[in-house]
Amino acid sequence: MSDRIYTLSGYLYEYQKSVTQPEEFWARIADSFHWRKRWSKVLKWNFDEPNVQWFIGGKLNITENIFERHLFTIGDRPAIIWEANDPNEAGRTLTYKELFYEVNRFANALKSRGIGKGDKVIIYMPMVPEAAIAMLACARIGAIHSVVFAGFSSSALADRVNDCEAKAILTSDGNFRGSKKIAVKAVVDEALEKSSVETVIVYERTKQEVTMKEGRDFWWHEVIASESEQCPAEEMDSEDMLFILYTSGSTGKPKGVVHTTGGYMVYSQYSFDNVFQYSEGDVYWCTADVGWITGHSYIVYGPLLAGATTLMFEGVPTFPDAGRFWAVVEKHKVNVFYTAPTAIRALQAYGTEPIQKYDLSSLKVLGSVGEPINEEAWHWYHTHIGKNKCPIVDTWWQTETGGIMVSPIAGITPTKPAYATLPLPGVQLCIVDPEGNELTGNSVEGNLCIKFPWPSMIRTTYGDHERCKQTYFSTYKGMYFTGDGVKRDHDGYYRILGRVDDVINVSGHRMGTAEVENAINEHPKVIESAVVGYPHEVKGQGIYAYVIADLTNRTEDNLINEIKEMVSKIIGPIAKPDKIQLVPGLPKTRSGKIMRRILRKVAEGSLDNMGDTSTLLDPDVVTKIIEGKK
Ligand code: 7RM
Repeated sequence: MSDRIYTLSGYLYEYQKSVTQPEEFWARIADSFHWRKRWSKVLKWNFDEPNVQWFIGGKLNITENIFERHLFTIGDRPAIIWEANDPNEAGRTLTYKELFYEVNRFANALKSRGIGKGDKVIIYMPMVPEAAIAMLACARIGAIHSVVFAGFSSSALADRVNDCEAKAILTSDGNFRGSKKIAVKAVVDEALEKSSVETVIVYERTKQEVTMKEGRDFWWHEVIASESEQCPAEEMDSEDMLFILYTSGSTGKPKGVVHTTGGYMVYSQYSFDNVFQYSEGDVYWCTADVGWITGHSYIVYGPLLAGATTLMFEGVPTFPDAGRFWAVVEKHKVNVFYTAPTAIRALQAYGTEPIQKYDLSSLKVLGSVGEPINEEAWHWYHTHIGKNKCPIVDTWWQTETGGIMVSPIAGITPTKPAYATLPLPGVQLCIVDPEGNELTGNSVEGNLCIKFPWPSMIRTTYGDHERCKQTYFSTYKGMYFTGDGVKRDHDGYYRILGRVDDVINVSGHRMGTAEVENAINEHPKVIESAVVGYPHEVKGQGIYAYVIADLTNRTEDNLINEIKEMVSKIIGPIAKPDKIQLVPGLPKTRSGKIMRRILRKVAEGSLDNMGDTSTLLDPDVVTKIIEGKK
């Protein structure tokens, strides 16, 4: 709490200090945590390798900092409030003490199954408290978790299991999502035909029928039944891996972003405390899924380290109707509400009637994350949800940054619609032109880089350090490149403009265009494809696929549907193209590179001014693509 920023001048002071004396600054923050052994050096870094280490030599366990650090004072405070998918099903509340016991019990169960320090554990679960318990139990014993969003397909899951050589999978029988009951264990079974693990632990949620493989598969309630609620925390090094989280990039397969223990802990709590200005007794609700980084840092680790009450919601915004979010806010008297622009836009479409039924007066702070929030959605959120009295924190960050990087400090930093505003202390932004020259001063636009390390930054991409170096540290020498375009306005405020690489952002979910193309190309009738993003009213960006295909024995509609199903099966429903256009050819340069700029223009419907097409091998193909657009 002593690290809390209270005023704008306080922010400016802290920011200055974090830049001029970064080691002293972060040492002071880190000293409010419990270290079994204090670090000997705050920071060592080199962005060329890259090699970044924080709190070197420090020994700790992150769960001791959630539990033992403050059990005496906050043991009886609610840690997790769980709201079920169905409003008629009773929810659950776990106090810090209760959560602690559950984490220990499950940690012991993992140990009994031979899982320990350094082992990789995949968590493929619905939004139930056990998902958080699973993460914390891994952290307790030094196992490395990798949460995979339960909407991913069996082959996406198998890829991740194989890539990190997981020893176990923690899952559920099924998942309730709106009016649907979705099989989960069956997807795991399918994934395990293409990969293998020693142990699968299944949490019983839907009670649907599942097959259990003798000797490999166990029920959650059975494995914890005889376990003790005491489990000593494993002593971890500050730079020991805490988790791997797979995320899409501009090329090929998703990469496993690696976060380590000490730095991630310090930054996730520090950013949570300051950005949201959480105060004791507040109910905080982040609507993300634990399968994404937002769920890791701002449902589980940040809030729990801060001793906050974090609400976990199993359902969807529109079930049983479009007032569900607001019903939950009223029911639990939510004070801080953190969601994604895509959800705001989706609810905006239902008008204000679903809101009016509910008392939203408990709300104090609103947050936004995942993609640029357009001005219209910002104003709607501010007026109709915040009733013009709640500051909005538009938080820019990435899986790789581990925590919020650019954001207002709630109620302290003056906001501007669609602006993430200013960097948090410790975050040294840099805008560069395409050649890598820093653009100084205000009123500039370019690519967003970060020129100094921060504690929760990516350490490596699992199993492939070279890829980490190439993706983030090679485009611009000596800097971390975010992949985002940005503008710094006349006030020095930052506005994120979106990705400048081949990553698209669909409803706040990152998709690599190459990843979708690979899935499309699996269809036997597909010869070649090119995928781009296009502006989509609700999703932010939609997926537009141009496909060259052999139509023998197929009608157009047939083939298009088959391709959509293919992608859904290979990656998951979130990657299903919104539009597929069958084309006779793709606009390629003489060297064979697809000119995506042209495809993006056609997809967004701006058909005049295609720019220079003279370098194309066959400029006619552009005319044919435009003519074929429906
Ligand atoms: C937290 C998260 C990262 C990408 C990032 C941006 C985009 C995220 C904002 C945003 C504009 C924001 N991690 N992004 N937050 N763009 N304003 N407030 O989403 O790894 O899944 O995605 O998301 O393009 O590079 S992520």
